[in-house]
Formats: sequence, C-alpha cells, structure tokens
Amino acid sequence: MTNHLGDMQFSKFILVIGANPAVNHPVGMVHILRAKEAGAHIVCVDPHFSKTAAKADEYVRIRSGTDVAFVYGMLNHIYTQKLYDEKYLKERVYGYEEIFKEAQKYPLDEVANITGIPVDTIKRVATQMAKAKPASLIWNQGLTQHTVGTNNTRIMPILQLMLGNIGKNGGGVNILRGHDNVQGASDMGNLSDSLPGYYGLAQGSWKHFCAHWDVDYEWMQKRFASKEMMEKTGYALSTWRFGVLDEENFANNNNTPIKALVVIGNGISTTSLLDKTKAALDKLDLVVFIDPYVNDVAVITDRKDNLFLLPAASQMESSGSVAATNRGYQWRYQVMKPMFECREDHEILFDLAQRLGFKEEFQKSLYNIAKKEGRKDFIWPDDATTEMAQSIRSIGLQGMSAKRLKEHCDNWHMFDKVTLAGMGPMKNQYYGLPWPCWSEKHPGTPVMYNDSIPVMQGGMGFRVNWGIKAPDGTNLLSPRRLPGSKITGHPAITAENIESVLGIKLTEKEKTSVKGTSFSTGTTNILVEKALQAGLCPYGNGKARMIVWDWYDKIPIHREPLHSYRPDLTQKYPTFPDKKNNFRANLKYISRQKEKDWKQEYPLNMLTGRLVAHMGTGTETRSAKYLAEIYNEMFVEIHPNTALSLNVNDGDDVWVYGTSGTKILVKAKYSYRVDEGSVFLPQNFSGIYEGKNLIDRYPQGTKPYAVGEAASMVTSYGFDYNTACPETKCGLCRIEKA
Ligand SMILES: Nc1nc2c(c(=O)[nH]1)N[C@H]1C(S)=C(S)[C@@H](COP(=O)(O)OP(=O)(O)OC[C@H]3O[C@@H](n4cnc5c(=O)[nH]c(N)nc54)[C@H](O)[C@@H]3O)O[C@H]1N2
Ligand SMILES: Nc1nc2c(c(=O)[nH]1)N[C@H]1C(S)=C(S)[C@@H](COP(=O)(O)OP(=O)(O)OC[C@H]3O[C@@H](n4cnc5c(=O)[nH]c(N)nc54)[C@H](O)[C@@H]3O)O[C@H]1N2
Ligand SMILES: [Mo]
Repeated sequence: MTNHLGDMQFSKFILVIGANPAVNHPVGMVHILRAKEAGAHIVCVDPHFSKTAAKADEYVRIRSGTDVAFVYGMLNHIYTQKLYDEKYLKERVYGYEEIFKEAQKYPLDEVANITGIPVDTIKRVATQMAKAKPASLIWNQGLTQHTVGTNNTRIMPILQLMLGNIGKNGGGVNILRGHDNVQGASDMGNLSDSLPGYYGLAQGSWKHFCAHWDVDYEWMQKRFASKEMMEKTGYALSTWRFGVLDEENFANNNNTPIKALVVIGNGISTTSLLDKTKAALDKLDLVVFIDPYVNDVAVITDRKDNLFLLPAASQMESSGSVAATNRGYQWRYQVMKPMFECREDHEILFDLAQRLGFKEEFQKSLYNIAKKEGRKDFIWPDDATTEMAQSIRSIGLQGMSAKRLKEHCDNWHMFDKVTLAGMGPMKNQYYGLPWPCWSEKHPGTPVMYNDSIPVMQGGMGFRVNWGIKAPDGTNLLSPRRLPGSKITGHPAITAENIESVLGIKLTEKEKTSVKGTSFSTGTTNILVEKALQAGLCPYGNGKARMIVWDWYDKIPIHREPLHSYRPDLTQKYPTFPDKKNNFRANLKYISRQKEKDWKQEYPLNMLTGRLVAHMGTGTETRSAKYLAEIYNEMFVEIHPNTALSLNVNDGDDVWVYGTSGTKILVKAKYSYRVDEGSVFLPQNFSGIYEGKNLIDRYPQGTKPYAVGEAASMVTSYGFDYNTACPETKCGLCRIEKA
C-alpha cells in the first residue's frame, strides 16, 4: 500500500477493483465513505454485485479474470484523448511508450468483448478518473488470485503512474491486506523465496543475516543439503502437496519427498485442490498443527497416528509488534496470560529449535542485545523487535524500536486519524512509523514516492533497484531533486559510492566500519545517516519502470484464465507455457488449458469471496456462537434464470462439481448479485467433505457451531505464473440438483 486508509479522504475519485472493503475491511470502508461524503466519486469494478458496489456511485460488472484488458481499454482512451500526465511520465517513469503501444492492441470494442463492459462505460470511467486529481486505486484478492495475478498487480500501478497519481496525497495504489499482521508476516520473510525484509536468498543476503544473528555462515550452510538448496526458492503454500504426492516433483527438492509438515497459524483448508491437501496429509510421516483452535484440516485427514495439535496462545495472550496494511507498525500488549496448557508461538518454536539442536544459535542475537544493555536474559518481545529493526534495513525498519512503538500505542489520542500526523509529545512522527523509517529521528512514511517533500518528512523518489541504466541504455535515474538536497537522481547509497554521490569524505574510522556494505547491509547506520543529512533517500532516486525485462511477460498482457468461460478467446489470448520448478513444483498452464473443452462439461464461471461474519477458514468465527448464527450454512449464489434452467429452487441442496473431478454439497441461494453465467461461493466454510459431515471428528469441547463444505474443494487448478498463488477467482463448475 503506497498511501494509507485515512489518506483516501483526500481522493476525488476512488476506483475499487477486485476488492470488497465493505465486507472485508469495514474500518477502512469508513474512510472511503467519508471521501464519498466529501464529494469523491466511487466506482466499483467487480463480477459480483458486492456490498461495496452497493455503496459506490457506479457499479461496473466485469467478467472475472479480464482486468488487464479493462485497464488497457482505459489506457487506450487515455492515450487517444491525451488524458495522461505527460510531465510526470517524462520525469518519473521508464517504459510508458511501450505500454501505450500495447494499449493500441486493445481497441475498445475488443475490450468490451473480452470484459463484458460496454465501450461507453470504459470511456466514462477512464475520463472521470483521469480528470479527478488526485484519484486513488484500491485492490485486493479479486486481482491477485489469478494465473495473471502478477500482471493484474502490475497494470494497476501502471494506470496510476500514467495519471501521475503515485506519490500524491489522495492517490496511490492501495492494496488492502488480508489478515491482521499479514504485512508483518511478509516483512518478516514468511516467504519461501526470501529472507526477512525482502532480501532474497543469495549468498550476500544469508551473510547479512548471519552477521546480525551472530552465527557462522558455514554453520548455516550446513543446515542445508547444499549451497544450491540454500539459495533455492522453497515450496509455497500452494505447491507443497506436489512435493509429497508427485514423484516427478521430487527432483526439484533434492530428490526427496516431503515427509513432515508443521502448520503454524495457517488454515490450509482454504488452499485450492483441497483433495490434494488431504491426500498429502494422509501420506506424510508426521503432521503438527500449532493453533489455538483445532485446525480445519486436522479433521479432514484420515490419518490416525503422528498427528499432533499443539495449543497456541491467542493474540490476546501474547504481545509484540504487528504491521498494518499501510506499513505502519503497532504495539500490542498482552491482555491476559495464556490459559490452560496453551503457549505463545515463540515458546513453542524455541522448544522446537532445541529439539532440532540449534536453540543456542536461534536465540544468540537476543542474548547479544540483552548483554549490550547489561542484562543477563533477553526480554521478549522487545529484544526481538530490536533485532528485527536493526537487521531489516532494506525497507527501513531501523528507526523503529519497541520503545517508540509503545509510545505510539500509549499516545493514540495524540495522532490525527486522517493524516496519521502526531501532535504534542508525538510531534514529527507518523502513527506506527510506516516504513521506510530510516532512523530514530525519521517520522516514518505515510505516503510513498512523494518527491516533493524532504526525506526527513517522508519524501523519496522511486527506488533504484534494477541498475541505473535499462538494457536499452535509457537512464533510470530521476531528473528531479528532493527539496533540501543538491543532487538529482542517484543510485542506492553504498560504501563504495557514498563519497562520490554525496561529495563528502568519510573518516578512516567510518570507512572501516562500513567497508563492503550498502544502505541495506552491515550493522551500522552511518551510510543512511549521511544520506539523510544530505537530504537524500538512502535507496536512491530513480524512475518507476513499466517494463520488467527479465520476466516472461515483460509488460502485462491479457491472458485468458486457465479454465476460461470464453474458450473462444483462448486462441488469441492463451495462458502461459507450462513452468517447471515453480516453487519446486512442475505446474501446468497451456497444457491444462488445452487439455479439453472444459466449458462443455463445466458451463458456469465460478467466483469466490468472503462473508462479513466469518474469517478465512472460519475456524475462529464459526466457533463463535453469535457469528456462526449469522451465516451457519455453506451456499452457492446462483442467478434465478440459471437455477430454473437446472430445475433448482431457492434453498435446494445442489452438488457443485469442480474441474478436478471433486464435488461439494451446498444450498442454492437465488441471487441477482451474479450474472447468469456465474455463481459465487463463500470461502469461509469447512468441516463437511464431499457431503460427509466431519463434526464428530472434533475432540470434545472443540466442535464449531457451524460447518460447511469448503470452496477450495472445487476451485479450479491454476496458479499465478510468478507467485504460485492459486487461481480461486475464476474457474469453471457444473451444478446439479442433489
Ligand atoms: N469478514 C472478513 N474479512 C476479511 C477476511 C474474511 O475472511 N472475512 N479475510 C481477510 C483476508 S485474508 C483478505 S486477503 C482480505 C480479502 O479482501 P477482498 O479481496 O476484498 O476479498 P474477496 O471477497 O475475496 O474478493 C474481493 C472481490 O473481488 C471480486 N472479484 C473476483 N474476481 C474478480 C476479478 O477477476 N476482477 C475483479 N475486478 N474483481 C474480482 C469478488 O467478487 C469480491 O467482491 O479480506 C480480509 N478481511
Ligand atoms: N476460494 C478461495 N480460496 C481462498 C481465498 C479466496 O478468496 N477464495 N482467499 C485466500 C486467502 S487471501 C487467504 S488469507 C486464505 C485464508 O487464510 P487461512 O490461513 O487459511 O485462514 P484462517 O482461518 O485465518 O487460518 C488461520 C489459522 O491460524 C489460527 N490462529 C489464529 N491466531 C493464531 C495465533 O496467534 N497463533 C497460531 N499459531 N495460530 C493462530 C486459526 O485458528 C486458524 O486455524 O484463504 C485463501 N483461499
Ligand atoms: Mo488473505
């Protein structure tokens, strides 16, 4: 998220595309409604008439999986009408000419054919958005859970750059994150392709963290089968099943099948191909769930042995920093001590590290921090916060500390709820120190990429992350200067270039302490402090790039979903080639799309999304009596005309068949929120498996108040080409009366 929730109150136009904040971010929605009251025009683009759509000024129904084509339609119009921000593009963006060229391949009647959106609507939305200054853009899972998820999430910032809306109050791309602290989870590196702080997995990154953790790099390397495996992207939540079940895949994992699974804080029943998850769980040697509740899939598996449920403490019983959707961190105090035998997650992990033989290394940096402050024992979670702030310099967490975050929490009333600006004792700080927060004196960055304010007020250009020249020789540095600095575009600050870029001399002592490091590595903050003194952003001042020259799709293009509702378009807009070793799995794309005429057998487009009363799997909320009461049964929304053609009445039991040959038994719910070709399934149920109620498998006293079939049982095969995120937002299905 480049901006923040309150900032949307400065927007004149808000495009909500692939998100339903009225249901999923009700607090965020308040800011959107306030913006509307102040005169902002709200447009919601969604294949499902959502509760957000109901509050918008205009609802635009789109065929799911066609957002790239829709935006190219808008860009086509923006280009021909010269509605783009030319000065902004010239100064701050690389590759926009290519995008305009591509947009010519999407004439508006073609876009209308692909998306189902009338030409006039495309023109109107494009014109309104381009003329509103500033306009904000919001998306979430409606865009990411597609084979083209990455293309979707690239085309949206491209649109905002074309309109000059990035780096402005009331503008930006505002991705509303999912779980409480999901931003923190990704900042901390709960990703199989990166160490914490998005450092990646290369040797230099490992060495950086080994230095911070005070462990030998060689020791660390010995934890892995080889250096190659140490630097190799791991399995993803969506691909690990193939590593258990599919021999062809073992080669991607050093010729070893996965033998054990530890699940900590994840539902996993919500990942598509639930039948594969079950089969994999049944086959593993060992399965462990660390969870305050009985994890949903613990009752789905048929295994009888070596299945362990370790009771984790809930968030009320633990404390620490959590990151919000706007990159701001908050301190959470413990409300009560853990009840009964449950324990906080970190304690369980410390014990696990002990049994695995590396507890000393695991905790070493915490003891080092305690020692520096003259203490014998470390303090949890304060010292862990210090460790994280000191090591994660890539995104600028070093200005953060447990002390500062606690002060923010204790002085909540001292921050403006709209701008996040502090007052009184909190003056010159933004609530939660949204990253980057480069030093203890830095206020945090509520709006990213704003190069019209000084760096010490949260100013910055675009990050220089891909060299200072594009392969075609174009200079990628910005011609603009941050106020208060003497220098225009410059590379990221390193020990090697700091003297020439800043025009300063380091002392010999300083030189020794920063040798071989950059703004994001090493253990001192000298390079960063010097850059800040010179008024510069440590990560450089460059141009945004619209071309990713080393990716398969160098610029985003429309590709039909794997299981397309418009098979007639798959010839012209085919999906990707099959991809081997994608998060260690050999994933099918074109071979699956071409496997058969899917639509003949499965004629309906399947949409999935959320219910306001339930969260994720619903494990927690279906165990809450009153929430379970609100939605106590799994259903499928179906258009009455479609239902009648299938002889299905409102409230009938129906079987929904998925393209993997799986099925679920649910109630039909007549609805005009879907069009005649689509059905909608909520994703928040579990506990019934292909018609079989599993409630008796729950240990005594843990039965949820509501169970239902999981949508992930019938969502189609398909994964984002770059991230392996399952394609749950479009797929095909067939419905029959039960
Ligand atoms: N009450 C509640 N709140 C939640 C959650 C919950 O389970 N319950 N989950 C949390 C989590 S983990 C997350 S990630 C967020 C998710 O937040 P959202 O992304 O807002 O959630 P969804 O309802 O899955 O999908 C949003 C919308 O995308 C639409 N959509 C589907 N396909 C397409 C498409 O191809 N194009 C477009 N333009 N739109 C499409 C859907 O119809 C839906 O209205 O919510 C969080 N908040
Ligand atoms: N069809 C379809 N499928 C989807 C989606 C969709 O839109 N459509 N959305 C996808 C998305 S974005 C998401 S995020 C997933 C849902 O995400 P999931 O992770 O599958 O769902 P949750 O129910 O939130 O699961 C979290 C688990 O963590 C446990 N837990 C809660 N607090 C703690 C704690 O402090 N410690 C520990 N150890 N455990 C804790 C909960 O009891 C629960 O079992 O669904 C995905 N699947
Ligand atoms: Mo999520």
